[in-house]
Amino acid sequence: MPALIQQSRWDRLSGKLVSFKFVSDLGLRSILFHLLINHSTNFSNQLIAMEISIPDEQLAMRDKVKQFVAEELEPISLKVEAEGRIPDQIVDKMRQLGLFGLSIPREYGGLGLSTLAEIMVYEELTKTNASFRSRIGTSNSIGSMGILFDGTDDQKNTYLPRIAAGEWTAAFALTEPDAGSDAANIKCNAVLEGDHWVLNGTKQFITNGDCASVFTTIAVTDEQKRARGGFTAFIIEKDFAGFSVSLPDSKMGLKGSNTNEIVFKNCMVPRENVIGGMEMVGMGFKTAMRVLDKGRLTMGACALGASQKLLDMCVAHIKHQFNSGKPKADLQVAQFSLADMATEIYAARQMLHDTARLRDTGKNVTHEASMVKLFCTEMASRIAERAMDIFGDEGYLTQTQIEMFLRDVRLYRIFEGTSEIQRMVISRNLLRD
Ligand code: COS
Repeated sequence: MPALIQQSRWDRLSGKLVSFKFVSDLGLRSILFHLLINHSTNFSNQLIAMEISIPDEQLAMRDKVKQFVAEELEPISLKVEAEGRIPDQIVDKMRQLGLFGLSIPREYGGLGLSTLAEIMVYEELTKTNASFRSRIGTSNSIGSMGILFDGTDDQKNTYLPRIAAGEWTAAFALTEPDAGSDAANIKCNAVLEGDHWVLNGTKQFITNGDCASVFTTIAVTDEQKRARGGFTAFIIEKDFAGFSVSLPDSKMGLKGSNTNEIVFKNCMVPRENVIGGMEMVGMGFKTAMRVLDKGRLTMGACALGASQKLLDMCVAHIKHQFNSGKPKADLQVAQFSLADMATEIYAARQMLHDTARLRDTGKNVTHEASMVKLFCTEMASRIAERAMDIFGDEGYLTQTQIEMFLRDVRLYRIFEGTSEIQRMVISRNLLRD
């Protein structure tokens, strides 16, 4: 991006840049950076690179979330893990902060963050118990994006303001008992009868299933065409006759965020609840795939946030721990481990932010989003394993939260498309004629 440095101030002794005013070619944005003279060669550079294209008010949101995590979320992280639920007053605070409407445009009551600003918020929000992010995540991402991308004006005006305000949580219902990775194999079907669609089938692993009010649901409407013109996306409200939610699944991680099975038994859905209206009947697979493209970037950001937190914890631990009377920080094996973690995180952040910027220019990022999800989520597992090695038996104790991160980041490699699905998307794109 062509850029113009308007004002700069240099330290005479060190010759390093102290502060400058930056004007991008995107308009009237100007950002003043105060650089610590002695730190201009480390993380500051990375921060500058990532912040130069984001307006001040969007960066302010990231900083607010960082403070919220430190003051409100982290202190109750272990409690949420033990009790398996987020206290209502914390969910209210999330609403007040606008976290349910991060990416929903301002005209619908959201914050209208760019993709880049949004993923920076997620990076902060996932430096604690992953369940907090999950509570707002489906609403901002896969639950509501189908309506935003392809919905009619009426649908946007009806649903998005309520979702953005956190009054209604949105969820995404694609996965079924026989159709996880092979999404084209779904069985849940919808038949038009007069002015209603009648839905029958079962969806599983639906995040926020029992606290969502509205579900973006993909069903078969043409058995012959299936994924190529035979799937349709619907907006289902939890009060529709014939809709029910089962008890939460018992899971390995994300204890404070429920997933549920949802069942449609002759569920009556108004004709107008096809996302995008009747002319979008048959276009549901494409809607779902575009939604997942965005979701995969978000997953990359979550994995990155957790990885950064684990690195920070390892650095702090090593500095203050002794091994056979010697500081752990003196052990080369520990030093090398930190170096490898930091290097991977740096690479992950670059690819994630680069892809987010690309998406913000309106480019299709299907290929890049899959690479981001693959790399960031696999990295998070490697880093969690390394953190466990560094902490040793202490890492196995609940109170250090290392074991919680290890369990939680494992899911990032599974939902919104497994690592194998990402490899499939990437390689197909490479081999396409
Ligand atoms: N954006 C828009 N359209 C897309 C798309 C995308 N990212 N990916 C595929 N499509 C379209 C294709 O272009 C094709 O339409 P046309 O025939 O008109 O060109 C149609 O969708 C079918 O595509 P494809 O043949 O690639 O479908 P496949 O059955 O081979 O499956 C994958 C594609 C594997 C990518 C898909 O099944 C998938 O993503 N699976 C994982 C599902 C998932 O992430 N589940 C988690 C649920 S949320 S926790």
